[in-house]
Amino acid sequence: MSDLLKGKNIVVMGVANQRSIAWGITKSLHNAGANLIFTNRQERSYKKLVKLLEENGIEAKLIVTCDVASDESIQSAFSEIKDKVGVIHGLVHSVAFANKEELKGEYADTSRDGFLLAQEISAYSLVAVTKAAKELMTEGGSIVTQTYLGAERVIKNYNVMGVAKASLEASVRYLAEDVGKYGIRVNAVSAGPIRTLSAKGVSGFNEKTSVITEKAPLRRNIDQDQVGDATLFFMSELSRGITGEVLHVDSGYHIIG
Ligand code: NDP
Ligand code: N5H
Repeated sequence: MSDLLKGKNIVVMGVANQRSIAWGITKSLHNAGANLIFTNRQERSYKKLVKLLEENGIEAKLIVTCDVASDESIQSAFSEIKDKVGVIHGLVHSVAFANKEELKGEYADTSRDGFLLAQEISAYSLVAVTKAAKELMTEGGSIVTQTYLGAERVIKNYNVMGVAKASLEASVRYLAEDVGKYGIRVNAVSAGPIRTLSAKGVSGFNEKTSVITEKAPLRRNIDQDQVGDATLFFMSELSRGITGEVLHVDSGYHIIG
């Protein structure tokens, strides 16, 4: 337990279950003394979250519904946060979606609707929530999103999601410029493969983790807690000079040719 985030109000979006990256982040932020506000889309995630919080002795300041596909839902979530919490200091965006059928085969087969859906949920959502959150970040703040190496390189099966993550990473840079003048920083963590609900059942996940143990400098896969601690760094004053950055938490895999 440290006091790095004592008294800071931080919104965490994207806990679906105990395997979620956002849950690893929750534990790190809680251990650093943050007050946490959560948003979920599905009722199922809400129930899992309530149970996890109880089991871990973590008290949420607030839990609100937010479907990032809807401007009304985003607006009502952040207006409830404003009414019940007031000022916020951080936002964790850990949300993505693409049609499963488009996460295999050829990228060239991506449908118009599938392309737009991946962009909307996985990239535009950061723009929309940054706009809503910045109104509540009157004391400055930090926004952190989650990305993957498939934004930078062609990685088999990642396809439409790779293009959405490229858009997300570019958004991190443009948003960082916009909100820097208000003392708000925007960064991304690029995590190595982690077995989560989203990763479940997608083609070729297992081979991605075995390549890491073979080729990454550290010869091991990463976990949610390591992403949690990197996100804690971005949330805290330790990273006060950093914005618009993409930090790889991937056992060094991205440096290998
Ligand atoms: P999870 O399945 O645990 O989390 C995905 C979350 O996205 C869920 O909580 C889901 O909420 C949420 N979500 C999907 N659509 C919407 C929507 N319309 N509105 C609001 N929330 C939505 O998987 P991960 O923890 O793996 O994923 C979190 C982030 O990490 C994603 O951005 C992913 O791309 C990224 N990432 C994951 C890696 C991995 O290997 N797992 C590697 C690198 C990056 P609900 O369940 O309520 O629908
Ligand atoms: C190269 C790979 C493996 C292949 C690609 C995987 C891409 C996964 C990302 C998206 C977010 C997965 C996704 O949208 C799954 C949905 O179609 C179906 N799942 C669901 O609806 C569940 C129930 C809910 C909770 O999921 C969501 N998202 O709402 C990449 C991997 C090595 C790394 C990886 C898994 C990256 C990543 O971005 O998640």
